[in-house]
Amino acid sequence: MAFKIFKPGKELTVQQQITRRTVLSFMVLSLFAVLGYFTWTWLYHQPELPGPRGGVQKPLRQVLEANEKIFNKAFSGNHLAKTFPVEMAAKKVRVNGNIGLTNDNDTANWQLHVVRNPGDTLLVSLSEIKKLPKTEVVFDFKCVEGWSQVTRWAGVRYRDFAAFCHLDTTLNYVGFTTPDGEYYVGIDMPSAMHPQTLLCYEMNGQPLPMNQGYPLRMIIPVKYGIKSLKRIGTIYLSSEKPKDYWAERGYDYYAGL
Ligand SMILES: Nc1nc2c(c(=O)[nH]1)N[C@H]1C(S)=C(S)[C@@H](COP(=O)(O)O)O[C@H]1N2
Ligand SMILES: [Mo]
Repeated sequence: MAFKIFKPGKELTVQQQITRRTVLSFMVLSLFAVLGYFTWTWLYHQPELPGPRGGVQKPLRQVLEANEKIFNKAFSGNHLAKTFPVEMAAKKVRVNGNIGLTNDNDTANWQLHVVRNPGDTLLVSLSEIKKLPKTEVVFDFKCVEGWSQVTRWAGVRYRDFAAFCHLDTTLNYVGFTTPDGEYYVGIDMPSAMHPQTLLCYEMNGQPLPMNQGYPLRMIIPVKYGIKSLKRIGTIYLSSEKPKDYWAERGYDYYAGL
C-alpha cells in the first residue's frame, strides 16, 4: 500500500487517515521524549546549591521557593485547625523526639529569655506567663513521621504574649530555641500570630511532663509537630528566616498543613 499521507487536496481513505494520525502521534511523542531528555540532562548538570538548604540543583530550589510563596499567600490567619471535644483527647499522649530536653533539673530556675532587640532581653517567669489570658486547644497533632493524635493543651496565645511584652509583630519571623540550643525552629509571623498558636504550659489540665517540654513548649496546630518546639528557652524576632533544625535536614521550612 502506498503511504501518500501528506498529499494535500486529496480525499484520504480511512486507512490513510489512521496512518497519518499514527505517524503524527509518534512524531509528537518523540519530540516530547527528546525535549524531556534534554531538560533532564540540563537540570541534572546544574550546579548544586551550597549551604544549609543546599544539596539540590538551583532550578529545583527555585520551584520549591515559588511554591512557598504561593502557599504563604494562600495562608489566611482566619483558617482554624479543626478542634475536638475535650473527651476525645488522648489520656496517654505519645512522646516523640527529645532533642534539646537535657538538664531537666535546671528547669527549677527556668526563665524565658525574650530577645526584643539585640541587647534588649526580657526575662519572664512561668508565674508571669500563667497570669496572662489562658487559651485551650484540642486538636489533631500531626507528626511528619505519619502518626497523629487528638491532644489537649493550654497556655497563652503567642499574640497575647507578644502584646504583653511589646514585641515587634511586623518582622517576618520568630525564632525559638531550647535552653541548651540543641533544638530550634523558625516560624513565619502570620503563623506565630495565628489565634491557635500557644506558648503552652499544660497538657490535659496538668503541668507539662518533663519529656513533653516542661515548663513551656510551643503548640502550633497549623503546622506539623516538628515546629512545636518543646522546652522554650529563648524567643527572638528576625527579618530573616531563623535557623530551623528540621529544615536544615531537608524538611519543608514552613511545614504547614
Ligand atoms: N525540644 C524538642 N522539641 C520537639 C522535638 C524534639 O526532638 N525536641 N520533636 C518535635 C516533633 S518531631 C514532634 S512530632 C513533637 C512531638 O511532641 P510530643 O513529644 O509532645 O508528642 O515535638 C516536636 N518538638
Ligand atoms: Mo514529628
